[in-house]
Amino acid sequence: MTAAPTDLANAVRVLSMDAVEAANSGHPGMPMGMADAATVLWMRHLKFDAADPHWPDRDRFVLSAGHGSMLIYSLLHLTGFARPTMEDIRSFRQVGSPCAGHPENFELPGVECTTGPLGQGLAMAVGMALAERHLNASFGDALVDHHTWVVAGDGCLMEGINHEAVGLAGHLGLGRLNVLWDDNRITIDGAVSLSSSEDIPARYRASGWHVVACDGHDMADVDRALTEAKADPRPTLIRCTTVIGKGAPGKEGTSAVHGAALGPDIVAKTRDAVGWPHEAFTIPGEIADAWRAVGREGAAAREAWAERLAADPQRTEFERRMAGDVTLPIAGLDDYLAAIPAKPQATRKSSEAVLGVLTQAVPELVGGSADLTGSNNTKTKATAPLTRDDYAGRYIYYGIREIGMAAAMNGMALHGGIIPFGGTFLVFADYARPAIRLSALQRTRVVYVMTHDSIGLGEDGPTHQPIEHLLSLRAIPNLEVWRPCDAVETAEAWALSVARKDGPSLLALSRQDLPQLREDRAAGRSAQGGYRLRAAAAPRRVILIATGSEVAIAVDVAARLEADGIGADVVSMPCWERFDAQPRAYRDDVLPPADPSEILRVSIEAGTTIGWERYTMVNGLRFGIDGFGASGPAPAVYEHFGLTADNIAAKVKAAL
Ligand SMILES: Cc1ncc(C[n+]2csc(CCOP(=O)(O)OP(=O)(O)O)c2C)c(N)n1
Ligand SMILES: [Mg+2]
Repeated sequence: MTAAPTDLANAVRVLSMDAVEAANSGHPGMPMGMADAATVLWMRHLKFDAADPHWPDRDRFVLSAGHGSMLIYSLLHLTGFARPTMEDIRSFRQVGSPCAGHPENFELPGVECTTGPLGQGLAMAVGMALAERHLNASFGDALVDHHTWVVAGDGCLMEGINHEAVGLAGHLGLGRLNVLWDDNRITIDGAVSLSSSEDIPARYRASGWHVVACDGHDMADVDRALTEAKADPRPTLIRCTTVIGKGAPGKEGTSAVHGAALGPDIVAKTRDAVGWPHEAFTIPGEIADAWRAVGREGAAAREAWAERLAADPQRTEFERRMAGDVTLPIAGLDDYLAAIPAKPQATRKSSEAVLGVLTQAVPELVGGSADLTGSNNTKTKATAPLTRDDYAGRYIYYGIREIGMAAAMNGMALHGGIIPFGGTFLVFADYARPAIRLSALQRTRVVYVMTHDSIGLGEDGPTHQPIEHLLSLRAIPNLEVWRPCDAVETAEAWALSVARKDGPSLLALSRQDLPQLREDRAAGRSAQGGYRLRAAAAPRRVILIATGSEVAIAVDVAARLEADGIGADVVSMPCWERFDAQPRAYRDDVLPPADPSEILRVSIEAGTTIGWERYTMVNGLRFGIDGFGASGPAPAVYEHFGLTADNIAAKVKAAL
């Protein structure tokens, strides 16, 4: 007896239902509703080999509707991935199980990205599809030739991020991207019609997409639609008409099945309704065998691919790129550092200069900007535009799509082979923040280039002047926030960000010119996050701690204090996270735990003072801005907020 495709789909449906039931928590509706369509995708179309989840030329599968996590856990288990085991699934949603409430890329190979914040999975898939085309342009069809598949719900399509992602994918003609829309017309609050009357296919078509439709429970019809999707050169939206919670008598088709266990009664009735008499967490032999055969189907293609790779002249470079290994030391960087001229320069310009060296030496750097190229200084000679006609380009005009850019960068980094960087104004980090947070959670190497980092941008005024942004970004775990004070620190921050394999970095850069403060150019001091830039000459009574553009002010304050015989260290603190990670002895040397009445600690940063107590202690002084900024030429605005050496020196003396 051989298992029918509907048996395979019911294995997914019932296993998902049972896991939610055991956890008494989770979302059965989506996996049950999409079990049939997902089974067709994994059986007939998805290129993968369960024995090698990291095979670089595998198709990427993104469950954008991350609440339906049991769908992917069921598929990974049934097709024979090493994890999750049935034990893992039995402990769905429990501490220690890789089967977390929402899928997490660092928990399970086969989970390509972390999803749950609706819309982001699809937007990351745009980056994956873009990475595929870019690497294909460099390494050819023999090594890079795969598709990106997405399962998205009504919510993913309703979120604002979807507009940016769909616009970008359509514009760039990413035909390898295919999105299965779980069109069940239900969200948590009830019918989609409560809140939306949008013609979604029309919106996708207007953005340059191909749209097909199918009955999401008719497996032959799904197969036809997926075949059409693959054949079309445009990205495709596959509208799968489905019933949420399909198979659950009395509950299917309603929001009641969205996010709660069905209860023993409905679970039993569902078993009868779909014809699944087997015990919970038990998959009969021939169905289990059929699923495992699906998991092995890609093995031949993978082996053929491995043979091609072995014979490919670009093999070493391809493997280096996919492993994410940057060749160190970065060629030309030391020469660049030694040759930095003494003249003042905005750190955004310093960033452009060092990027010229980095993009020359590191071919996997792919840059871009959300329509602020000339302000973010992100474009270099080595990075020609990436367009639908030339995917080999390395510079992406993202348009005014901050979160679309950030999510696409996550997708590129997750795909592998690319180190993405992209720019906008620091104040608009808020527009990208949900994706920045996911960079940090997913440990993706993405470099955010955020210029115009303070009131120093001047006349554009409070809407454009970041105040709380540095602090709020520092609050995101695993994000390294950099605010370099000059060209040397900017180069160091860049090099450290590019070499960092396990998380994102954000560079906050000035619009205005800053003096060159660092004399020891080969010392790599930024690696410690904070260090003594100038040591007190007179007996030390003050430690001035500053970042970015305010380090120069701190140096001037120190000069005024020293003139009066008050010894003052200047500590440049370009990266809190790095400083906090230093050994205690190092931190105690820079910021000695002395009696505060002996040494006054003072912070200077043109943003909120909240958080600086961490370094100044409560009885220290904190200079910053705790309201919104003001329009005016930068020096006048600094004057207005008292961020001048004269004012600060006077206040420090008074405090002593
Ligand atoms: C950004 C974001 N907002 C809200 C939620 C909470 N949430 C999870 S699922 C869901 C409903 C989504 O509806 P749909 O995509 O149609 O899923 P279905 O109910 O069909 O499974 C909501 C609001 C979320 N996960 N992410
Ligand atoms: Mg829905």
